[in-house]
Amino acid sequence: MTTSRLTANHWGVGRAQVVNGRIASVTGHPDDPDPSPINGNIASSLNGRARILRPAIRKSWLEGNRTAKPRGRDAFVEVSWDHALDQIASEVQRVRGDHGNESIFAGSYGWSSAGRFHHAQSQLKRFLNTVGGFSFSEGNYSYNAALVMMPYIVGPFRQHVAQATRWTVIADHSDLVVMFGGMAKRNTQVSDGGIATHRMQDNMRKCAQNGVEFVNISPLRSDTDPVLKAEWMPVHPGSDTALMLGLAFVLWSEDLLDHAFLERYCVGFDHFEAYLSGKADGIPKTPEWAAGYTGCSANGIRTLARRMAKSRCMISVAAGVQRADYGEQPLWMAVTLAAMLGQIGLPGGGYVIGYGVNGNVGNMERLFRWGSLPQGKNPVENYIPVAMIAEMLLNPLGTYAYRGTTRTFPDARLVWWAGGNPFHHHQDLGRLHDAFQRPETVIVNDLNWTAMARHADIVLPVAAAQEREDFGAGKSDNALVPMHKLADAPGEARVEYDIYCDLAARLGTKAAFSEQRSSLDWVKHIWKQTQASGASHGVDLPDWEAFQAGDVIKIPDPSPNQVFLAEFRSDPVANPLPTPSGRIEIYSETLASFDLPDCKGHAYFFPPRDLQTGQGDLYLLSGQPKTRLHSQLDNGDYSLSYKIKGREPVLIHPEDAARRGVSDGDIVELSNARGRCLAGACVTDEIMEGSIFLWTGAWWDPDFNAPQFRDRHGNPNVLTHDLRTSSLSQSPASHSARVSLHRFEGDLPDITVHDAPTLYSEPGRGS
Ligand SMILES: Nc1nc2c(c(=O)[nH]1)N[C@H]1C(S)=C(S)[C@@H](COP(=O)(O)OP(=O)(O)OC[C@H]3O[C@@H](n4cnc5c(=O)[nH]c(N)nc54)[C@H](O)[C@@H]3O)O[C@H]1N2
Ligand SMILES: Nc1nc2c(c(=O)[nH]1)N[C@H]1C(S)=C(S)[C@@H](COP(=O)(O)OP(=O)(O)OC[C@H]3O[C@@H](n4cnc5c(=O)[nH]c(N)nc54)[C@H](O)[C@@H]3O)O[C@H]1N2
Ligand SMILES: [Mo]
Repeated sequence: MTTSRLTANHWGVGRAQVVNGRIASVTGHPDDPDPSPINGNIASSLNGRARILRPAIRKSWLEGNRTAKPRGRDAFVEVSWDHALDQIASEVQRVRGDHGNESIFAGSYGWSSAGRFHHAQSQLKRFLNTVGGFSFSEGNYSYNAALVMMPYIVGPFRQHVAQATRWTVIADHSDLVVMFGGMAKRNTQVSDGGIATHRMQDNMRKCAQNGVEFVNISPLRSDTDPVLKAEWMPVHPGSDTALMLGLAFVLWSEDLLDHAFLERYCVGFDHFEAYLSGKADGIPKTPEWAAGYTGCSANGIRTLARRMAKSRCMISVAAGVQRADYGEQPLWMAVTLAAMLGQIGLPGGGYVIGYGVNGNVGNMERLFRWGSLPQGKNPVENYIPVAMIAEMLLNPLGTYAYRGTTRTFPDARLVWWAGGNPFHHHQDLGRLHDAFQRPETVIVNDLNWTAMARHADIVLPVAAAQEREDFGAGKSDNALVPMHKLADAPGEARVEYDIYCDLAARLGTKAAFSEQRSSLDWVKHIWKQTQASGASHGVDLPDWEAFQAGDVIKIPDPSPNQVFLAEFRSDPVANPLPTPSGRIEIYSETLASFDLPDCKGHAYFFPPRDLQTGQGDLYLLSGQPKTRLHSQLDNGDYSLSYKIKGREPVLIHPEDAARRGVSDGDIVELSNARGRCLAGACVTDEIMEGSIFLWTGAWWDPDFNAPQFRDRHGNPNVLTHDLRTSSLSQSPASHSARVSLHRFEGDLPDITVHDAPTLYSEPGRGS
């Protein structure tokens, strides 16, 4: 029997064909003008060989000699649910009793799956809050430098992303859009929690029709849609601040500044001016100076600056640009440059950080809040900046700098991860592998035997989004989507809520955790909350049964003509910014008072660290993959279809390839002092000379017998460093690595990570 049912994912709404209780295929919703091809991974990955089918315990751990084999290299024993849950309950009690709840770390960063109720982290956190809480993490891997930095200089970043100038306004008012880090369509296929309509393609077409001009400042030409016919200005990674300083110098030296804007809306331009002109340090930041760092010509910089000053100009900065060494600086410099041009708050002018970080930025915002599972109260106060996970594990109770203060790491003895993959998201995986040897117990819930699951002591197999009843509603989308249970979870995999109910029963907190509701009761309860919230905003939502039987519900953007910071511009006294001065801080007394070596009182250029230490001869970029969401469903058909002999493709310029005797389709080895991996060469002039691009998301597949545990598959994070952006924000800096590359001549090893690890059966247990 075949049925066609709705499903929602971070990459969009899909229609699943279900044949005899199995998902056969998923295609985009017919009303979506540009559905995501990532749907093409779902059926094959959910039914793939790497699916975790039964609870499992690491072999040496189970045998009582927990350090006999390192985590990540051990085999597993499949056990009964009762056995696994008894072990977890006793570990939670032991660690709480001996060390306190602060020693349970459950920051558990990651994107997990769409669905308002079955959200992996919310479930885990609610459960742990019923037993005294846990240490957690703050921020994200996406735009952490912006989250920490922007409140000092303009205001809260998340709010500002929601208030991004709408694309309709750009199409109607902008003459020129200057994009640092481009605006890759592949990235706009995705939005946290869901995206019912992919609008970017139509936005771009409308801009092209209206004659809006685009400049793509990026090492990658394909960071823009070809319909824009964007001018490509390739720049070396990590040099955007230098380029913006060169542009600023032209505005300043040719008196193209908006003095009135700087006077009325900003503070501290004089401090910055002393740095720009060279008065402060003897180095004028001329276009010639900038050319030396960026690879752009001084004349090109001059021409662009004059063009920006003459046009209604929007400056856009991709989040990827701040996911790099000193990633706070290009943000501050973009604000400074936009302030010098004086168009902030005007339709189609000013700046926006984060167009392209998801498909809803500049298109859509929620009118009201959706219902959600309450997480309860966490009595533990200690947290870490999210990208300090390895640092925390390696330095229990150690101190570190953050936001101008000194903080202390928790002594994490038990680590629990649900809905994220640190061996995807974190940098310097060799170091992370070492760090994960330190805790006493590691628990992981996942669908698949990812590298993170392989670093656990206790692994819990969970149902996927398509294997449970829920509804989807994106964090920045205005659509509500029924999410039907399309198939049973395979093997003994279970819905996470039911797992926590059983654990809570063991720990005596079942009533507090479940409030006597089944998972379907909760979903309906959260729907009711959503209905009530809608009603208070004049939106009439159907009851649960009617919603389930129907199609996607779409609610329009509450501010379709949004112009970022328009209110501030119209009256800066009545609508001050939430900064200490109430204005844009081109110079920040607060940041200057922290007296940090890597973030000063105004925007400042620091060359990337690997350049300073002479690492490798190529810049390595590692942005988001077109073929999947991060590492999710990497073993799916669509993701596999882009691999080269099973390896992740690495883009390399024809000159760089020729110099190394590399041809298109060859297997190459990338290396530096931190690690090495194999990848498949894709020779293309899409990438500038001197840079290579390896997509994130290939599951880490280390060969522990090869030099530096060579990864067979092409995970860039074996090469990236874990030094983070700066001591101000401690954000991930994955785009700043230098590497060497050569043709791989050895025997090509098989990919092993798309199969389960060695599994034994518990004595007395069938199969
Ligand atoms: N080099 C480099 N590294 C990067 C980046 C980069 O640009 N370059 N980008 C960074 C960014 S922006 C991000 S956001 C991170 C993303 O990093 P993550 O969010 O950690 O990556 P995902 O692959 O989405 O991991 C989600 C995991 O949750 C599992 N999962 C899905 N649904 C469920 C569920 O219902 N329950 C449970 N228990 N598990 C589930 C999936 O199988 C998967 O293993 O990566 C960062 N890492
Ligand atoms: N298909 C798909 N879409 C996604 C995701 C996914 O996994 N798959 N992940 C989502 C998530 S979690 C996030 S946070 C967003 C991320 O969205 P972004 O942060 O915008 O994405 P990135 O791919 O990291 O970076 C964008 C581009 O910046 C360029 N770039 C990198 N370093 C530099 C630099 O130093 N200077 C300049 N000028 N350019 C540079 C690279 O060429 C890269 O293509 O994407 C989201 N969208
Ligand atoms: Mo992200």
